[in-house]
Amino acid sequence: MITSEEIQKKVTRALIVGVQMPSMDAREAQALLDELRELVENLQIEVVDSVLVRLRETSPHFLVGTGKTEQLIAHAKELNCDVIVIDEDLSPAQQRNWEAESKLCIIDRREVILDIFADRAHTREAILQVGLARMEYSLPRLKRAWTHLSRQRGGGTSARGQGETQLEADRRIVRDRIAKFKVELASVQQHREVQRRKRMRVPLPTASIVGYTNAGKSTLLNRLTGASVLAEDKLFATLDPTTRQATLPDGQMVLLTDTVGFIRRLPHSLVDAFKATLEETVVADFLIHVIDVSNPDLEEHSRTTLAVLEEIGAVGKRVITVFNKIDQRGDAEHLNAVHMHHPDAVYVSAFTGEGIGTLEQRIMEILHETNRAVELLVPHDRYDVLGRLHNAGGIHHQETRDEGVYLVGRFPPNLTGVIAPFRVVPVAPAGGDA
Ligand SMILES: Nc1nc2c(ncn2[C@@H]2O[C@H](COP(=O)(O)OP(=O)(O)OP(=O)(O)O)[C@@H](O)[C@H]2O)c(=O)[nH]1
Ligand SMILES: [Mg+2]
Repeated sequence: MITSEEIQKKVTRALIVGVQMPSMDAREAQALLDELRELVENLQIEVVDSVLVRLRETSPHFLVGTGKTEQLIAHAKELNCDVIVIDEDLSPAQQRNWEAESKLCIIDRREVILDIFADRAHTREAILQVGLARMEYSLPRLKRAWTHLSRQRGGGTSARGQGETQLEADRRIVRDRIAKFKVELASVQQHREVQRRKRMRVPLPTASIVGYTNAGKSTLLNRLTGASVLAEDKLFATLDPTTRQATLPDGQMVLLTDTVGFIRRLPHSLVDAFKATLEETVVADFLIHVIDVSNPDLEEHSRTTLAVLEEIGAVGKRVITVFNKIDQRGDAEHLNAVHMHHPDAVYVSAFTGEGIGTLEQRIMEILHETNRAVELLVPHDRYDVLGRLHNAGGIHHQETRDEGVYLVGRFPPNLTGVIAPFRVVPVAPAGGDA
């Protein structure tokens, strides 16, 4: 039996276990394991050893075979580890089986990421979002010996209703807390929505800076806007979107939003919980995708970011691909290969400022293209459309005509679909066949 004192104790020494599935090559599996090491170390847990297990098929009881499981547990105990971290998702039952077998704390990658997010969350919104994701993760896992909730409860017993088992009581408490968090989150998010609407009244184009964690998004925001957003060499330094105004060399202004970084195997509950925060990205006029050029896994990082963007519905937008950290570019051959694959990308160092001029140039080009004035004729009964156009700002001229309201203006690209049916098509020159 694991006692409540042990539950209270923070784990400090980890054995980390990577799992190489048949579909994975060895390099990819090793890269994921290296990343897990970094994640675990970000929790101030020492990684004592790492083991890569090759798996032909998964087994329901422990995920890996029984013999291998016993070996890993023995190895962890030999090294005096108090926690084993598995890089694959464990089902609640598998996690319990491991813990029963080993009497050690067993966590998977998702739980590590959830813990880091919890550690980094400072604003009310972030705390609520992470809290929600964590509770949803732990709800089916309450039978475990080691849960955050046991730690939060201080190992004591909770108020039990008549005829309720401890487990039922715990589940009820968690469900109640989930419901409460959701209500509070909705009100916090409404507040942010109001802020955003206020911002949108100023008709400035917006861009979101997106990318893998630690790519240098915050550093780039600071470089482009002269802001001082926290940039640190730790994973998920940024959880809250920060919006700052940048003035481009030609005097045009653009609002840039720095966002939470992505990572491979981001827990689904987190993507869900952060949907509102990521909304900034969904409504942005265009995206700046930052990739760390000095990281050998940059293609994987890029794919992960694009996949999350698709999942949150931020697709079909103009994207400027930016390779950052060229001051650490490494060997010329690597950089040449990247150039070959990404001929349209911009190469910068947010650190030294190298290439930033080219990036600003590219932003100005996009703004120029998306900012062309259009003529519209909106029927009088379409108050909804007129309202949205007014909210967006950017109307240069307006007159009321018999058939509707005639407008000339520049509107953000996210309204392209809204305005399309009302565009006044220029009359084709005589003799044309259109
Ligand atoms: N050498 C070098 N380091 C950089 C550059 N840009 C950022 N860094 C460093 O990379 C680390 C991560 O930078 P951040 O700006 O915090 O990265 P981020 O993408 O905002 O990370 P998260 O918020 O954690 O997702 C920091 O230690 C930065 O100092 C660069 O151009 N060159
Ligand atoms: Mg950041």
